[in-house]
Amino acid sequence: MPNLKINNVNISVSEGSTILNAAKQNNINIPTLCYYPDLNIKSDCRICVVEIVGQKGLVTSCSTVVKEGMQILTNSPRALNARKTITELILANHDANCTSCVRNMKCELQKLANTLGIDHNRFPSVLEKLPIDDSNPSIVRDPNRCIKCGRCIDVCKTVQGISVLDTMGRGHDMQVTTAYHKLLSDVVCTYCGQCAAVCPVGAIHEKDDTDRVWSAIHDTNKHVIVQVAPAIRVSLGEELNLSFGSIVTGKLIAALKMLGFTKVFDTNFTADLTIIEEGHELIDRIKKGDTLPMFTSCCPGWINYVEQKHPDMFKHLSTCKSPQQMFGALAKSYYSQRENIKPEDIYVVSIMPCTAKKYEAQRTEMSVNGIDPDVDAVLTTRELAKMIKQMGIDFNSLREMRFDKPDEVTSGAAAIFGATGGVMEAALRTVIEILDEKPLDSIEFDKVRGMGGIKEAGVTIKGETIKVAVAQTLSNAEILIQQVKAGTSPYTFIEIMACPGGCVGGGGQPYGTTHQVSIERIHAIYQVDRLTSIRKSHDNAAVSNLYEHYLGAPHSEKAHHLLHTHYTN
Ligand code: HC0
Ligand code: SF4
Repeated sequence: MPNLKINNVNISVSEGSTILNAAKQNNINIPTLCYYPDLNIKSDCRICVVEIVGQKGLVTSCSTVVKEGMQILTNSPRALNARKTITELILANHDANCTSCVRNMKCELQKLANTLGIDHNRFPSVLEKLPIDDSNPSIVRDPNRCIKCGRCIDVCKTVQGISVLDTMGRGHDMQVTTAYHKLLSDVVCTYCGQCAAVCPVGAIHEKDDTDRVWSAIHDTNKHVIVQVAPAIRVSLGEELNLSFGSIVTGKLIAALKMLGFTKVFDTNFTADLTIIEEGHELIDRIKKGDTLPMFTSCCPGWINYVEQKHPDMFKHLSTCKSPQQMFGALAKSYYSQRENIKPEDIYVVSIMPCTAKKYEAQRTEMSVNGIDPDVDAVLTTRELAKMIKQMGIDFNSLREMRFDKPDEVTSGAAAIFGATGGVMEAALRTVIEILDEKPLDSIEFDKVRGMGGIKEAGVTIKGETIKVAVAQTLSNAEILIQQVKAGTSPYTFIEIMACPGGCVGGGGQPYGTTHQVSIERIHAIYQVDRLTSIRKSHDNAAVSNLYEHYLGAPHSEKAHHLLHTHYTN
C-alpha cells in the first residue's frame, strides 16, 4: 500500500494504482478525454497531465503508476496551463458550433473547456471541413467533431473485434476513419453503436429520429403507438436525474402518454411470444436432430455480424424475429384488425436501448404488407429523454401508469431479456418445463447471469444433460462461432448479445455506461423479474389468448408468416 500525497493530502492506495485511479478513490477529479473505465489506457489526449514534485516533465495520470512517497499536484500552474493549451488546440481543430451539436450540454469537451474557463480561444481555427457520413439508418459519423481520442477505435477493435475504425495520416492531417474512407454502410459495421456510446463529443452518434416521430404524433391521420424495450425501464431514469438502476416503468408510460402516443405497449409481451416460438424451435431441432447449436436471433448487431462475417452460420440462427419486430408485425396485422384501423394508418414507434434496432426496423423483409415497415421509427433511450425534456415534462412528479392491454400482462422471464443471459434463462424456464412436463424446482439459472464474457451451464432435461452458453460482445461471440466451425462446440443453445452486459449496455443507452453502471441496471432487471407475479413466458395468459384467437399454435403458418424471418447477405 504505497503512501503518497495528492494536492498535499496524505493518502494510501493499493499497489499498482495509477495516479488517476488513486485520485478518483479519494474524490479528487482529474479531467480526461481519451480515458474510459472499461477500455485500454491510451494516454493520447494528455488532458490528465499532473505534476510530480521534483520531476521535470508533466506525466499523464491515466498511465503513471503511483510510487511510495510521491507528491502529486493535479492543478499546479504548469499542469493547468498545459491542460488549457491542449484543450484550446483541440478546439481549434474542432467544429465547436455547440448549439447545433447532438452532444450540446452533454459533451465532455464542452464541459472541460467550461471547467478550465476557456471563454475564448488563443488559437485560430484550422478546421478543414470533411463530409458527414449519414449513409445508414443507425449511426452518423461527423469527422469535424472528432477529437481523435481513440475510444471508438478501441471499443470497435477490442470489445467487438471488428476494427471498422482506425487512424489515418499524421499530425494535423490525422483522421479517425474507415479503410479507404468508405461509408459505414460499405464496411463491416454492425451498427451496435458502442462507438457512439463511448464518444466523448458529437463525432459519432445515433441518427436522430425525434423529428420524424414528432411529425407522426402531430399527424391527425396517424394512429401512433409505442412499444418499450425491457432495458429502458431501468436506464431512462439516469437521464432524468435519478440514480443508476432506478426502475421507472410507471412514470415512463405516463411520460409517453404525455408526449402524445395513443397507446403504450410493452415489448416484454412479444419477448414472451419469442420464448414460445424460439423455445418450440429449439425443442423441434432437438427432437428432429436438426442443426445445433441454435443461436438466438433477437440482437440486431449480432445478426448484422453473422450476415457480414459468417453467412455460412445462417442455419444455426433461430428463425424468430426479434420481439421488436414481432410487435411491429402484430401491430400491423392483429392489432389493425382488432381496432379496425388500416395498417398504413398505424405508426409504430419503438423505444430501444440500441442503435442497430433502427437498421433492423428498416430491413425490407420486416414488412407485413411488403410496402410499409412494421416498425416505423426507433428511438434510443437518449432520444426519448430528449423528447421528454423538449416537452418540459417533470418526470419525477408523474403519476405512474400501466401499459395498455393486452401487453399489460408480461412475465418476469421477458423482463430479464434486457440483461446478458436473460433470453437464455427465459428460454430454459419454458423449454425444460415443456419437455419435462412438470414444474421446475428452481427457475433461477445463476450460471448464465452476470458480466462474464462467456458463461456456460449444464441443464438436465428428461434425464439428459445439455450444455448451453451465453456470450456478450462480438469478440466473445466469435470464440463460440469458431468452436462451431471447428466442430468442437459442446453447446445445444447459445445466446449472443452484441453489447457489453446485453441491452442494458446498448449503444443507445445514457452516456457514461460502464460495466459498473450495467451491473446496477442488471440488478434492477432481476428485481423486476422477482416482483412480477408470472415469471415464465408460457404462463402468460395474454400470449395463450393471442394463440387461441389469432395465431393458432406455435409455429402455425400464420405464426411463421408474422413472427419468423430468413437471412441473406
Ligand atoms: Fe433488447 Fe430485445 S431484449 S434485443 O436486448 O430479444 O434493444 O431491452 O428490446 O427486440 O424484448 C434491445 C432490450 C429488446 C428485442 C426484447 C430481444
Ligand atoms: Fe464498430 Fe459497432 Fe461502431 Fe460499427 S457501430 S463502428 S461495429 S463499434
